[in-house]
Amino acid sequence: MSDSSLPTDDTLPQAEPRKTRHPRIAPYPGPAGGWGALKSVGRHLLHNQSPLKGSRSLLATNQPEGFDCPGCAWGDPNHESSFEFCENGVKAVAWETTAKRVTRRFFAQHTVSELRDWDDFRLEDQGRLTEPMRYDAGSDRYQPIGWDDAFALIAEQLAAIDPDRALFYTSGRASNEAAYLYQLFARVYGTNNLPDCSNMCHEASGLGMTASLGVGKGTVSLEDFEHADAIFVFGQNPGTNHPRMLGDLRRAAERGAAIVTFNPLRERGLERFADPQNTREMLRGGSHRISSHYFQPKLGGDMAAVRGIAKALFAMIDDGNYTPDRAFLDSLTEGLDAWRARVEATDWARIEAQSGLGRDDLTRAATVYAQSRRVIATWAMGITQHVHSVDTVREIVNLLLLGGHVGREGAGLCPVRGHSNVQGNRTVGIDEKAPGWLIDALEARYGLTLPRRPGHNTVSAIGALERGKANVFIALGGNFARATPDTPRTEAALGRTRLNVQISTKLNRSHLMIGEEALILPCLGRSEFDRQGPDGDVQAVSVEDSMSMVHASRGRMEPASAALRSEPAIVAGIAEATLALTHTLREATGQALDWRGWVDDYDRIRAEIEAVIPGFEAFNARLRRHRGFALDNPARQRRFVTPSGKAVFSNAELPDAVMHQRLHERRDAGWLTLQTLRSHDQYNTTVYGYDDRYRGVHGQRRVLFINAEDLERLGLRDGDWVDLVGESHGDRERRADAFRLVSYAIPAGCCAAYYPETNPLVPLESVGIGSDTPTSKAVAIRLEPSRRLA
Ligand SMILES: Nc1nc2c(c(=O)[nH]1)N[C@H]1C(S)=C(S)[C@@H](COP(=O)(O)OP(=O)(O)OC[C@H]3O[C@@H](n4cnc5c(=O)[nH]c(N)nc54)[C@H](O)[C@@H]3O)O[C@H]1N2
Ligand SMILES: Nc1nc2c(c(=O)[nH]1)N[C@H]1C(S)=C(S)[C@@H](COP(=O)(O)OP(=O)(O)OC[C@H]3O[C@@H](n4cnc5c(=O)[nH]c(N)nc54)[C@H](O)[C@@H]3O)O[C@H]1N2
Ligand SMILES: [Mo]
Repeated sequence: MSDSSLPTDDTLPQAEPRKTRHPRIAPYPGPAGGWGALKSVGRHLLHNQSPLKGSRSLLATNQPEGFDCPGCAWGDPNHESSFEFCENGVKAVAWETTAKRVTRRFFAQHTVSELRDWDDFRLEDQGRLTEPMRYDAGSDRYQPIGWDDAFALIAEQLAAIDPDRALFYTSGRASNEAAYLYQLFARVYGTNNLPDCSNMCHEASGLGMTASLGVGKGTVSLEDFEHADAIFVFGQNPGTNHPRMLGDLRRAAERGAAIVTFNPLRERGLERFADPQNTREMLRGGSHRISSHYFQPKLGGDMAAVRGIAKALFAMIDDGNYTPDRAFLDSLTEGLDAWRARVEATDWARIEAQSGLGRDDLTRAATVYAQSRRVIATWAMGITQHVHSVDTVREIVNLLLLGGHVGREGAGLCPVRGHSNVQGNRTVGIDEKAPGWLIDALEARYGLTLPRRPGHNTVSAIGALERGKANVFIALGGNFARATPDTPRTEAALGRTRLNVQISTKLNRSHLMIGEEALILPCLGRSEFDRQGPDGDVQAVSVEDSMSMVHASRGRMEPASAALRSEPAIVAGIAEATLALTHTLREATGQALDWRGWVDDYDRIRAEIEAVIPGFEAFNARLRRHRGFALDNPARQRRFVTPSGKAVFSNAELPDAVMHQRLHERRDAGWLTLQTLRSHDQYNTTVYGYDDRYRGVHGQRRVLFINAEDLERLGLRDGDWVDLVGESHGDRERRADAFRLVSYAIPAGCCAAYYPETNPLVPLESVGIGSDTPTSKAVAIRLEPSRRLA
C-alpha cells in the first residue's frame, strides 16, 4: 500500500488512495485562499459524500438565522447579504454533515482492540455516531444501550464514589446552554472538577489579562480592525486556523495599515491572500499582501522581542521621537516606572539572543508602533503554549498600555480563541478554579451549598487518573486521549477508569481507552435541527466569539440519526438520574432544579444564565436581535477591575532560566526545540486529510520542518527519515517514530511538526508557569535515524 520511501505504519487515509502513492513536498507558490481554496472545498464536500447537503447548510453558516460555524471563534461581520467564504469553515461543516454513519453493525464488526490500530483520520471518517453504545468487555465490542439505561449506569457509578473522584471535561464547541447545565450539574453533584480544552489553549491569556486589566477577554470589537493603524500579529496562523481573519487583515492592509507579524515560520496566509469571493481578483489571478513587516523570532522569543520594542520606544521617548499617552498612563495605570527600569536594565545582547531578532528589526517594529495612533495586538497558541506564557501575554499588554491602546476605537488586545465557543464556556461557568462570585451566585439561585475547593484542570486530571484518585471520566465533546500530552501515559490513565463517558458526534480514540465501563453518547451537531418540548419546537443555542459577541445558532439540517439527543438534553438526563440517587428529593429538585423543564425550552436555560451570570440582562430578548449582543467588557471602557482600579504594568524577568537555557542552549548537545502545530487539513485532533497546502506538504503528516543549518550540523539531509526522541523523566522514554525531514525556513535550533502525532513527546511535567498549560510550542527533542526503516 505504501511506497518504499514510506514507513509501512504511516497509515494514510484509505479513502484517498490516490494520495498514498504520491506523498510529495513542493513549495507552494500561490497566495492563501484563491483557487486552491475553492478546489479543496470541492474535494472535501465530495469526500463526505454529500456535496448538496453540505453546500445548502453552508449558506446557513454564520447567518443571522443560521448556525454558528464550528470552525473557529473569529467574530462575525454584519452578515446581511453575502456568505463569507472560508475553506476551513466548509471543511468543518462538511465533516459534520457527512452522509456516512457509524451504526451498531459497525461496532458488531470491529472489536475495540482492532479499532485501536486505526489512525485518527480513519476513525472519524467512519461518519456520524448514531445511537448510544455501551462497552461489553466479554466481546470487546460496543453494543447498543437505551438512553435511560445509559443515564442509570452513569448515575449508579457517580453515586458510588466521592464526587471529587469524577472528572467533567469540556471541549469548546458546547453551546452556552449545554455548558451552563453541565457545570451546574457537576457542582450540585459535588465537585469543581471541570477541566476543559481552555487549559491547553488560552488559559495564559485569561490569567495574564486579568492580572493586568481585571478582565480575561479581548478588548477589541471586529469594527476596531477597520480603524487600526497597526496590527501586531503574534504566534498565530490565521490562514489555516482563522481564515476569516484574513479578510479583516486584508482590508486593513489595503487601506494602508501596517501588519507586523512575529512568527518563526513564514506562514503563507500572513504573506499573501486572494479572496475567493472577489471575482475580479480570482479571474486576474491577483492577491494582496498581508504583512508589511515579517519577523521570525525563535520559539519562545516573543517576550524578549516585545521587551526590545519597548526598549527602543523608551529610547525614542528620551530623544523626543515618541510621546506615550501620558494622561492615560498617569491616571489609569500603575507600575510603569518599575517596568521601564526593568526594560532599560535588560541589555540588547540578551534581547537579541533570546528573541533571535536583531536590534534593528525590533527598532523598526518600534517605529511602526510609535507612528501608529491606533494599535491592535492579536495572538494565539504561539504565545500561550510556552513555559512563560502568562508573562509574555502581560508584556504584550504592557506594550499596548504604553500608547494608551486599550479602551479606544481601533486599538486593543485580541487573544484569538480556538474553539468556536470556548470563550462562552468559561463565561457561563466552565472553570475548575471555582470563582467565588460564581459559587455565591449559584448558591443564591438554587438554595444549595456548593463546593468551593478548586477542581482538577486538564493536566492535573491526568495525574489524578494515573494515581487512581479519579475514576469516572465524562467528556462533553473533544478527544481527551489525543489532545493531551504524553499520549501513552494519558491513554493508560484513561484505561484505569471505572467509567469513561464520551458525549460525541464522531468516533475517536477517546472512545477506545477503557477501564471497566464505557459509554458513547452521540449528540446533535450545530448544523442540525434541535427539537425539544412536547411540540417539538426548534431550539436555538447561543455562543460567544473572540470579540465577546453573543449570538444565536440554529441548526438547519435533519439530524444524522433519529436517536441523537442534544447536548443539553444529555446533560440534563445524566443530572436528573444522578441527583435522584445522590440527593434528597428536596435538594435534587430544590428551589429550582428543573432539568426537564429547562430542556423543553432553552429560553428557560437562558433565564437561569441571566439570573446567575453578570452581563446577560434580557438575554432572550437580546439574543433575538439581529446580530446578538456584546457582553460588557469593563476594560473596553477603561474600567480596570484590579485591586487598585488601575491597569497594572507587569514587571517580570525575561525567562532565561526556564526557556533559554533549558532548550536553546542545549543545541550543541544535539537538542532542538520543537513546536507542535496544526496542518491546513485538520481541526485539532480531527484529521480531514493529509495535505498542508500552504507549507507544500502533500499526502503525509509525519514530517519535521527543520533549519538547513541544523540538518548539516547533525549530518542529516532533507528527505531522511528520523525518530523524534523527547526528554525522559525517570525511566519514561518519550518517542515518536518515523518523521520525514523537510528543510524549511525556520530559525536554527527550532523545528516544527504536527499535533497530535507529536503529543507522545510533550511531557506532562512541562507546563506554563501559573497556567499549567502543556508547553506544546517548546518541546525538547533529539533526532535518531529511524529504527522503523532500518
Ligand atoms: N482549520 C482549523 N481551525 C482551527 C483549529 C484547527 O485545528 N484547524 N484549531 C482551533 C483552535 S482550538 C485553536 S487554539 C486555534 C489555533 O490557532 P493557531 O494558534 O494559529 O494554531 P497553531 O497551528 O498551533 O499555530 C501556531 C502558530 O504560532 C506560531 N508559533 C509557534 N511558536 C511560536 C512562538 O514561540 N512565537 C511566535 N511568535 N510564533 C510561534 C507557529 O509557527 C504557527 O504559525 O485555531 C482554531 N481554529
Ligand atoms: N501538542 C499539542 N497538543 C495540543 C495543542 C497543540 O497545539 N499541540 N492544542 C491544544 C488546544 S489549543 C486545544 S483547544 C485542544 C483541543 O482538544 P479537544 O477540544 O479535546 O479536541 P478536538 O480535537 O477539538 O475534539 C474533536 C472531537 O470532538 C467531537 N465533537 C465534534 N463536534 C462536536 C459537537 O458538536 N459536540 C460534541 N459533544 N462533540 C463534538 C468529535 O467526536 C471529535 O472527535 O488540544 C490541545 N492539544
Ligand atoms: Mo484551542
